[in-house]
This record gives sequence, structure tokens and C-alpha cells, in this order.
Amino acid sequence: MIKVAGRPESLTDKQMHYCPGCTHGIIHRLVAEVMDELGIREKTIGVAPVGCSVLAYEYFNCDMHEAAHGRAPAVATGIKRVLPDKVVFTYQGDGDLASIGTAEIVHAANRGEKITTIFVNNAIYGMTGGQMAPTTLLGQKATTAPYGRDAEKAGYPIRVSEMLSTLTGVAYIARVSVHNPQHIRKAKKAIKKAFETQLEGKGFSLVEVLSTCPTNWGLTPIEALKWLEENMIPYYPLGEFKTPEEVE
Ligand SMILES: Cc1ncc(C[n+]2csc(CCOP(=O)(O)OP(=O)(O)O)c2C)c(N)n1
Ligand code: SF4
Repeated sequence: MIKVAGRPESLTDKQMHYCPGCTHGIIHRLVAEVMDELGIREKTIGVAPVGCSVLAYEYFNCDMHEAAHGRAPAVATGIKRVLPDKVVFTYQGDGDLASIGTAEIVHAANRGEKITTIFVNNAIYGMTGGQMAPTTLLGQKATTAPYGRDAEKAGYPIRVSEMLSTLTGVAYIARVSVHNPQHIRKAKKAIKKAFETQLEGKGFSLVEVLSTCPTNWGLTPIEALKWLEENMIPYYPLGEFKTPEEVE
């Protein structure tokens, strides 16, 4: 019998705790498949965030470290500088990366730290009950914006990939989505390119992945995928914002 599918070696056997329809699980799997394909599992160190993916250290079958809210890029910087031969990545939500950890991500990117960040943008704080995040769309409801986000009071949703790609130390930045199989395949390619950028010692790399939070969006899993496609992609366009070729 030919095996056509299986669990990546870079994931543990632990059952994930994510809500039905949450795409964090798909993104974990893509990162794990990339680790397997690049053969780097045994030399990879991941840094887990605070947020729904806080338990990522239980799911990835590589060395993992936990960081306080938003501080993953700073922790990853320390690890990579002490152990430059390791592959170091952070996995962070938008509350973690674009709110509490704004300074950390901007300065790690600006310093050109040779780390990779997987930035999961679901436009809301998932774990703590659906507060507005810096990435919450205008008009989108959140527990702290019951009438929808209002630019007058809360400013505009931050486009992290565009913002960071202006920094010289950045080698690779792309925004992808996981709302259907075609985009999942593209997302994996971008994640692989980000890790390859690090393996080539080229500088900071980040992949922003548009993700769902059916629980806090108040939608079914299928409605959430549709909502992502129809509402998030127009504001957060997909594509590569900076590639290693541009910095060579
Ligand atoms: C130092 C610290 N500050 C605040 C919190 C509370 N907290 C935990 S998870 C979270 C929200 C994270 O949201 P996000 O990064 O968007 O990830 P998601 O849950 O949506 O995947 C907050 C505010 C915490 N645990 N630790
Ligand atoms: S609260 Fe949202 S982000 Fe968190 S696991 Fe559930 S669906 Fe996913």
C-alpha cells in the first residue's frame, strides 16, 4: 500500500485544542511540513506567543521556548545570536505581534535579525474573548467595539506586512491566506521561502497568514472562511512585499 498522507514528523501526536473551523491548525501543519521537507526539525527552535497558539510548544515536535506577550521576536533574537546555526522562528497572533509586541517586531525586523516570523492575522484577540486588535477591520464588531471599529476613536487597521517591508533589514515578507486549498498551497510555498531565506543567512523574514476566528467573529466555520475571503483580502492584499532578490 502506498501512503498518500500522514502526520508531519514535525508535529507531536498531541490533539490540538483549537475551536472547530479555526485555521491555526492548518498553519501549524504547513510550518511542520516545511520543517520536514527542509530536514531542519532537529535544529529548529520555535518561540510560542501568548494567545490561542500559546500551546504551540506542545504541538511542534522541535525545541520550543515560550515568550511573554509580544516579546517573541526579542527572545528569538537572543536565541539566534547565541546559536546562529539553529533555525529560529516565532509564531504570533495579531494581538501579540501588532499590539503588545509592536516595538519588538519592528526593531527585530529593522535589525535584520536572521529569524522567521509566522504572523497569524485573524483580525481579533482570540484567546481573551474577542477584543479589538490593531488589525480589526473598520466596522468590524469586537467586545471592545460593540458598534464596530470606528477610525475616529481607534484609528485604522494596521497593514503589518506593508509597514515592515519598508525596513532595510527585511529580506522576505509575504501575505497569504488559508481559506481554500489553492491558497493553502501558496501559503506553504511562502512559509518555505521564509525559512529558506533564513537558511541562506539573508535577514529577517515574515509570512503574514490571514486566519479565521469563527468563535469570536460569531460565524460558523464555513461562514468564517467566506468572511475572510470577502472582507479581509480586499483590505489585506495577498502577495510578496519584499523578496531576497530585491535586497541582493
Ligand atoms: C503579559 C500578558 N499580557 C496580556 C495577556 C492576556 N492575553 C492572553 S492571550 C491575549 C490575546 C492574544 O490575541 P492574539 O495575539 O490576536 O492571538 P489569538 O488568540 O487571536 O490567536 C491576551 C491579551 C497575557 N496572557 N500576558
Ligand atoms: S478563539 Fe478564535 S483563534 Fe482562538 S482557537 Fe477559537 S477560533 Fe481559533
